[in-house]
Amino acid sequence: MDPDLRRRLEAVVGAAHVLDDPDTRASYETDWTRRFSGPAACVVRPASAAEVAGVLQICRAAGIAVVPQGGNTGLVGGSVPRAGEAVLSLRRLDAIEDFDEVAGEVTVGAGVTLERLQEHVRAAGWDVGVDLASRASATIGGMVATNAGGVRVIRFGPMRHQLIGIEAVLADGAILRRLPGLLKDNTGYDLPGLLAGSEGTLAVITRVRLRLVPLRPARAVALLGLPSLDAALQVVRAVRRAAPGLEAAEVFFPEGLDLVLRHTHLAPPFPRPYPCYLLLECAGPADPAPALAAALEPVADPAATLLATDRADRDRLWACRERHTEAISAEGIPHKLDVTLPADRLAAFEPAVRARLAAVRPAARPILFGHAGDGNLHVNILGLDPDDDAADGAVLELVASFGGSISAEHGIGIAKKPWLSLTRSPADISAMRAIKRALDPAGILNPGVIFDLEPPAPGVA
Ligand code: 2HG
Ligand code: ZN
Repeated sequence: MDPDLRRRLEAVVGAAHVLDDPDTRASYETDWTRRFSGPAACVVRPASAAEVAGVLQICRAAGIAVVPQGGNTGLVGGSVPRAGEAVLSLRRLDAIEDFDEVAGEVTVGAGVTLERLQEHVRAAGWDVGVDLASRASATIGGMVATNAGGVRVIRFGPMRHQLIGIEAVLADGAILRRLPGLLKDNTGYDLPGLLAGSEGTLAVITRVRLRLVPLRPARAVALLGLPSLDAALQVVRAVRRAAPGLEAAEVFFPEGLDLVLRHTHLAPPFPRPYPCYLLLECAGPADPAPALAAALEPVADPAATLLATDRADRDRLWACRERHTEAISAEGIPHKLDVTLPADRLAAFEPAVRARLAAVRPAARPILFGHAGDGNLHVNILGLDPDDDAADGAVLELVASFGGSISAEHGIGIAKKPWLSLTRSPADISAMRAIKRALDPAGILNPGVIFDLEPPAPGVA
């Protein structure tokens, strides 16, 4: 690393927070899937928006691009370096401030993990509207930057819907601060909404103001074994109308459950396997189990239905679904395609994607699971070379032909960049490029993520 650059960065963040020895850099250079990695010039760890601004100004002047990174739980290669960028780790921005326990709002540093925020607000009877399996490491800043969804989107929406204010540093070091905590505030463009889901390409998010939801401690979880995804979706439809407080409707298949059981110490939930599994969770101020059981009664086979209300029993059922990601990773380096289908096409998509994969790459081992309530299926594929993206393209083209989206909640990153035009029109993409150019003309913020600043030359894919 250039000694002069190091000296200038150290003057802003302190010598202990500019890291360039290869061993320390390593954990920042490879993403959670292990499919995406690249060398970083260094890792810089600022502790405030002012320090982020200082770092960006130095990097911009030195012509060094910056990759913002939170808990590094991203799954699309969007938060790891690609070609000698500086990794800007936001984990030291870890303050929880201004918790308004009456309004249910809190200001949170970008580096606070979801789990820490959950513990903090739950102690006062509030909860975070978004929940996801990587809660112990995923940071709030990264979750906003990727507009994370998770398991409760059907009830509370994704991260963008929780956002009522933001502090972010623009590429030139200017600090955008909109943290008044006003629920109604129509004064020009919705910049917080724009930055949510911008994957670190427009600004570095340093703090956010979030709306909270009332804690619903009474919970009931049902796990159902079913003959098909279509049958599972019919149950979801029935329960949605009949059971109050439905928060999650998650689906998985025997190939995924087998992996989970093999890589964990969990016991099989049922004495025999089923072609499809559906996990439902209802939550409310009072025990939702009787209403959930009544809603399931006309549509579910009692012999293939487990109902849990105790925390430990609920967690055991949830583990069958939540531990898919780690079990798949223990088996190999997966290709991950996080897609959404229109509700009425989801059931037909499942056999179609399996058939397409078998045709394109016979060695592919698909493991499907996801959020049935919002049409979001995680198509994980084992058995492929990490660089072989023929199967990725085939699946995403199929998704587009079904009227779906190539990214439901993980973002585009670099993993899905070649296929952005499948579900975004030329007008859409040029509007996004115009915004990127206006906010980051030198292209120093997460370059190459979502799209390249310059469109490809004619004839180049
Ligand atoms: C989940 O729903 C996450 O568990 C991860 O979005 C999905 O590992 C995946 O593909
Ligand atoms: Zn998910």
